[in-house]
Amino acid sequence: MDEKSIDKDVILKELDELHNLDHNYADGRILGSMCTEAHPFAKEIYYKFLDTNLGDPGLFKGTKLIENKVIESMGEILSIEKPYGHVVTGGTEANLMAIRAARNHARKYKGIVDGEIIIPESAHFSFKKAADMLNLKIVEADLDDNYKINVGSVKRLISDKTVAIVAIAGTTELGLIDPIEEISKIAYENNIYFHVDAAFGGFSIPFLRDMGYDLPVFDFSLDGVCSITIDPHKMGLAPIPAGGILFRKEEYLDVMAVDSPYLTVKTQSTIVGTRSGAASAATYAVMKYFGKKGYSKLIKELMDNTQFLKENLEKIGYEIVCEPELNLIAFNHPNMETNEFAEKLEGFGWKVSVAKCPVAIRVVLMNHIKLNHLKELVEDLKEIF
Ligand code: 0PR
Repeated sequence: MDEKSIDKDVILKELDELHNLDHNYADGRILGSMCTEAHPFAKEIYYKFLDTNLGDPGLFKGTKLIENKVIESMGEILSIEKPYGHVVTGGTEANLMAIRAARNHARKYKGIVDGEIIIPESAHFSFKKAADMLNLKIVEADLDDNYKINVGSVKRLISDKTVAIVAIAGTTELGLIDPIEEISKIAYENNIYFHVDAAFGGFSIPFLRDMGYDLPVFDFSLDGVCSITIDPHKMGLAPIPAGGILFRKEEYLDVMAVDSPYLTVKTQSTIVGTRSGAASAATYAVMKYFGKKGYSKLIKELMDNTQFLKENLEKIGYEIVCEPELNLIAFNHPNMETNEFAEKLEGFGWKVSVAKCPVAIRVVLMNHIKLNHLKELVEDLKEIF
């Protein structure tokens, strides 16, 4: 650290230089990100609420009400009238809270000590972190031929140590929706906690279903679903860090509560103590500003872009891994190794992401990738072919 104060202009110049090393969403070249540029109005509101601390909600009563309203609004799109939950930093923290709730609940009501969680092979790596921190064993369910969780495999893996089953609504690598209705039934019948990770799909599937897209039901309308992760900082156009964790019952928060004696509230269930209310306020603002109509229009455009890319990939001769269900498409060159193909695309200036299961180039068609970028991509793909 410097001894004396440095001139603001000097600091700004240095920071700008470093910031210039970052890639810009606006270039439309970032193909593998589930995050995108936040809406300008959301950014404005974020800044306004920077000093608020939801870790001590008695001091920030208004901001706490905003967080509650955001949870309620997300509950509405996930078919629950009175959800319990929090705005957190993202999908990782939301999943960690869900698994912590499941573990504590099973410990309290079933006496399970060395618990296990059943997750699909396609689950995001955040569940590995959760299992590690919570001292749980991961039991991986197989995927079926369509890369979705194999229901039979889940059934077989249930044991008297199972504290939670997890399924995904919008997988990280392929954007697929697991057969959540079937898993929900199994979880309900076996009295096992069921968590749905809709970090990616939470802000799109409900609107797509309303518009008549043939997508499976994945939300609290299914009796077995105990909690859902839904991330405003992915498809919700809220600034990073904004995640959401919603629970069906208050008791799932209660089993995580620890005493916080000197605060304005007497217990705390979140993992983070001091936590900014900026994400709550920004999410509230962008959800109000867009409304269902705005989000529907956005996802419709992104689905149209997905369709455009898919048709062109097929026309050129690329192999699509599976029929896209959301705004994500994975594909391969018919006779070039994926890493070599990825390098070629990088050579054309595209920031690509390679899926592992199955190995493929994955493109997440977020809001920063416009039709003109896709047309450029198609031209480059023709040249590589
Ligand atoms: N659940 C699912 C289904 C996810 O896809 C992700 C992240 C998470 C949970 C964890 O969310 P947070 O990263 O908010 O904690 N999915 C992306 C991924 O890991 C996140 C991402 C975003 C990666 C932008 C790269 C990137 O440039 O692939």
